[in-house]
Amino acid sequence: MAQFQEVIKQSSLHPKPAGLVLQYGTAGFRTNANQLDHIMFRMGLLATLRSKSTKATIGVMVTASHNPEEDNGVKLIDPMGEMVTPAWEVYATQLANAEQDDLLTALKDIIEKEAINMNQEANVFVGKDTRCSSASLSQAVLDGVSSLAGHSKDYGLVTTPQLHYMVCCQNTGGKYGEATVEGYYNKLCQAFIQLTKNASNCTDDQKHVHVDGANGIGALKVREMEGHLKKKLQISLFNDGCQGKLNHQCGADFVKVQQKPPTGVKINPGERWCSFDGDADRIVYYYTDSEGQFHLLDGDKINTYYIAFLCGYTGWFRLEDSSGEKGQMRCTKTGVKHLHHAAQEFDIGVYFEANGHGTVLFSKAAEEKIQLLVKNPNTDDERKRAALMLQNTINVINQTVGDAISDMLLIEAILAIKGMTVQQWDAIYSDLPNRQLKVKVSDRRVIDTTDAERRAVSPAGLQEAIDSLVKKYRQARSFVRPSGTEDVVRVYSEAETQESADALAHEVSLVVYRLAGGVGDEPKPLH
Ligand code: 16G
Ligand code: MG
Repeated sequence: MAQFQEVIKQSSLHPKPAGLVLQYGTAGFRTNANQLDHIMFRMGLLATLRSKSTKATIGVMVTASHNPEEDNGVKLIDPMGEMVTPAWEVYATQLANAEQDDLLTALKDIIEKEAINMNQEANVFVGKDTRCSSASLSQAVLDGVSSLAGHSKDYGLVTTPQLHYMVCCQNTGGKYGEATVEGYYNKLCQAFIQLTKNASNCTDDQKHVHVDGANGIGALKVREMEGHLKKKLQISLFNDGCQGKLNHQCGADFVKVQQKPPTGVKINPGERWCSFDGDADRIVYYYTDSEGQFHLLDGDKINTYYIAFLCGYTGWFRLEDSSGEKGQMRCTKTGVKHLHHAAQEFDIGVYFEANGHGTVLFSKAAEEKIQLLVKNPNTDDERKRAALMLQNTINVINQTVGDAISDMLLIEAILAIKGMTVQQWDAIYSDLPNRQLKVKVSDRRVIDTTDAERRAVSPAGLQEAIDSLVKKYRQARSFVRPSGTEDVVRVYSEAETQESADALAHEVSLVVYRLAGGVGDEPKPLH
């Protein structure tokens, strides 16, 4: 067919290495950048089909997030700014793995299954991170879009959450905001300034945050945003990409996993620091105390802090559920999309992964209720103040996905409003000592889990063995699950002391190694 001639022609310029098989993983395709050219072209094709199918703008973000500089990857963004729906993840894998001669068949298969009208217009927004490989890879996406006669808009260098935001703005006809980087800064910064307007008990020292930009796109964008904050927040930027290597010895993932500050920065006691990851959709906070001890405030700490803040204002709105309960906790499998969908079921859904990815979602009903209270002249002062606070919170937060920049602004605003130091925030609760390990096995799929990945159902005997190990220690828990991004099994343990947590993690790793087909040397004790 004539309409596919351009696909044939263009795809020969982006050929698939024969036999190469890649999976659309937890957060898209991700691997060494030199294996991705054909994937990018094909994701341009797929995004165009998705756009025709949904009659909406779709996003394609070229990034490998916290992975090393040599890697790259791609994430697809659905119309409301959320991650692409699971059925299309399957198509993504099929299209990516079709051999060169089978590409058209694979494409037509999707068109048929989804009954796509090929005369429908298509619009695709494309963004990229700062990796060297991102420029040519995002061009491959654009080639894919144009070869199916789709329209594209290239946003160039943006953070992943910024592109999610653009897609949502575009598809809500501007209701969510203006689909430009300027629009994004204006919306977030104005809301931040409003939120902190009356934070009178906040000293100049408290308005100062140190940001580790992971030598990535987040650093660039913080620089761009700074002016919009009108000096209401002072930002000292480190790892801004001028010298260091992306994600190397820095960034949110490094700080969280290593439980130490980025290499090469000097942290004075009392200073407040945060780290972004390579595409700025994760954030963690930290500080050192007067003894030089490092303290990490991860996604869990941010989550509880948000909830405590919001509960202070939502009491006015009777947003409790039908059972009369004020709050509910829900656990899901690992992966932002699972958390996001669970959070959508609430009036106000707050979610975070411990790694620092998270946000707050407000239902339409909740937003309307809040707006009514703000507008209604009969609302008493105290209620109006609470409603305004919530309205500005809605505007500062990026509801489409976890966003390091927007999360930083909300955290900084809450600290200012409460007149709290990072130490006081940290003191709200103490984490139990914990340890995360990984075990290499020949096929991680032999581990099957249930109950939001908290219990293993296979291989036989694994859960029983974990249960009996856990009983040996006080306040202990341990979970295992196959990784969604690496060929390993993840082991988590916690207990009353660090020694117990480490010992338990090691013992559980050994059980995994023995029952799930470990490869290489047996896991060694940590001490
Ligand atoms: C991806 C996910 C993240 C998850 C992580 C788990 C997105 C945007 N990111 O980075 O949510 O925590 O994978 O990886 O979905 P793991 O299974 O290898 O631990
Ligand atoms: Mg990321």
